[in-house]
Amino acid sequence: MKHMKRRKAAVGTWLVEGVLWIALSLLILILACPAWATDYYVRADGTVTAADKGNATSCSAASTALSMAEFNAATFYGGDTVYFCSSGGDYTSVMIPTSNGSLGAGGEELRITYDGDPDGDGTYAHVKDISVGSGSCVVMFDAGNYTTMQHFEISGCAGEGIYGWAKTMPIKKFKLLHSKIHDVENRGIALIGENAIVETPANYFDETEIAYNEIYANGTDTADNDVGLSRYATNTHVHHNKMYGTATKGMDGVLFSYAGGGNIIEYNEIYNHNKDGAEHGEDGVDIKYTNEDVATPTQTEQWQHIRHNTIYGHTYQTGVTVHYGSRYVKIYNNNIYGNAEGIWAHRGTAGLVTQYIQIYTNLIHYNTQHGVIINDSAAGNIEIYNNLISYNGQSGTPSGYAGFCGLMIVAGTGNVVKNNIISHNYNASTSPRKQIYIDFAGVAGTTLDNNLYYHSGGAQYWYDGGVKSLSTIQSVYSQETHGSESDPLFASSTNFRLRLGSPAINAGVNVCTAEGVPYSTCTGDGTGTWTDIKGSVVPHNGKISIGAYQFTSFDTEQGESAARKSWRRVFRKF
Ligand SMILES: [Ca+2]
Ligand SMILES: [Ca+2]
Repeated sequence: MKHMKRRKAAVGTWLVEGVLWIALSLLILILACPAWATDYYVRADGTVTAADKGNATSCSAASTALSMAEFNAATFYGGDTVYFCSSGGDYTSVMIPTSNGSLGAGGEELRITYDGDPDGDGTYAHVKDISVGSGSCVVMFDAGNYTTMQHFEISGCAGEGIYGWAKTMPIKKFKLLHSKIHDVENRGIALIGENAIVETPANYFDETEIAYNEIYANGTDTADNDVGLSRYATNTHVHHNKMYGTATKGMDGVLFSYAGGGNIIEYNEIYNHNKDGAEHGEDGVDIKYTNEDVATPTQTEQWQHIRHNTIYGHTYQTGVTVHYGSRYVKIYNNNIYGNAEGIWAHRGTAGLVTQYIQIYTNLIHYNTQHGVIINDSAAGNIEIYNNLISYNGQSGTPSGYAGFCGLMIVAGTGNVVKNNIISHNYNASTSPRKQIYIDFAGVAGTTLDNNLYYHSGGAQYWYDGGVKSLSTIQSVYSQETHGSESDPLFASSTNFRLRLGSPAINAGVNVCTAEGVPYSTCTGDGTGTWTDIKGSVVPHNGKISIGAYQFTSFDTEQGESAARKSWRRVFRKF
């Protein structure tokens, strides 16, 4: 018996130790690996509660899915995917994701994914018609680190489509992908940091990615937009989206307002933000109150990059506007056409100045007022290199200050304009055929050189109070010393590639003036390479063309006669 007892006691101890060991192991596992990647399901009519979220296992019935309210009450962890089903109907209550993903021990992202198309049929979970609270359809308040929203449709919200507010904690690496946001009252998606304007921001959206979305017909007043990079949004990457307005809806495409640095807007199609015509017509990209004076701790650089976008049809305002004391903006390799103004840099505000803007290798054409305009107390340091500024200024009053033209500079100091083709602006053959309008502060504040001008009726130059000839600008003002006037020989009036024999070919000067200026690949004075509007490397065989199109051997063939092409092909065989 004693032996038995001892044995029982031993077994008992073993059991207790075993249970403890198992419990401890589980605890270690749970602590070390909170990311049991689990799938959960939400339906508009779901009946599973947050406490029982493990029962939210499919789209097949209301009883196997959370409702939106229970989703809002539940916590998820990195690795989880929450599927939003369409089978329970549309979602007419606000979505408030409160969870955060995390970083793993090895620094890997453990993301939470909210996916609105679990069956992959292209019909997305539709969150719509919200008018309670802020009226926003999706509210991300102090949450959303390492989360992804994809395949949602969001519309009819009385506030924002997605209202993001990093008020008391930073929100890092939120992604919005492959979704549609449209017909909301205010902003399509707003990224806001802090509680107010502060000197040293610590809380803001950092490294947000907004990509492959269609965001359109949003906004009802001038603060509204499709994508709003508000207080201190930093290192945001907005790419491959379509953002557009309709005849009755649509304010700005992308609006910067007190944004942080390092934001990149690229490969987007941004067009027709023309709400109610002249009354509210707005801009493609509008940069306000955005400068280096308030830097975020995480910003990769102070510059904003607006590049590789197609921006058109803002018939009442501007393709890209930089104003209200915004600084450090690079605008390059964009196709900007059919707006009222192509690019507009203007006013400062309350101690902040509009300054340090680089505009290069853009196609700026068929904008009805100015191709590029710098006025209204812009402080300057605006560098304009290798753009094509053609066929602008074709409507409105063609006289005096209001006379439209290719390039107007009437403000600022330290502006430099080189290697541009400025041609065919004000397309009528009658006067004034002003290609440039440089006056007032712009005369002393602007260096002009090595630009190529042309108009079929004879180019005109408004310079220092009146129309001057190019030779007068050269001899009296010592400007445009290497400038010239000659037909640039475009392939056509809509295809601005250079034809063989164009005076722009190999006539450019190197504008890499310092490391990273203006091209990130400039490694020092006159060194480095960059790409033209079509992606060709510049310099090409050591040569630089004027304008946005580098002339290459491909273009040589384009410009050749059929006979010469066939000869070249014959010789290639040897
Ligand atoms: Ca679906
Ligand atoms: Ca605007």
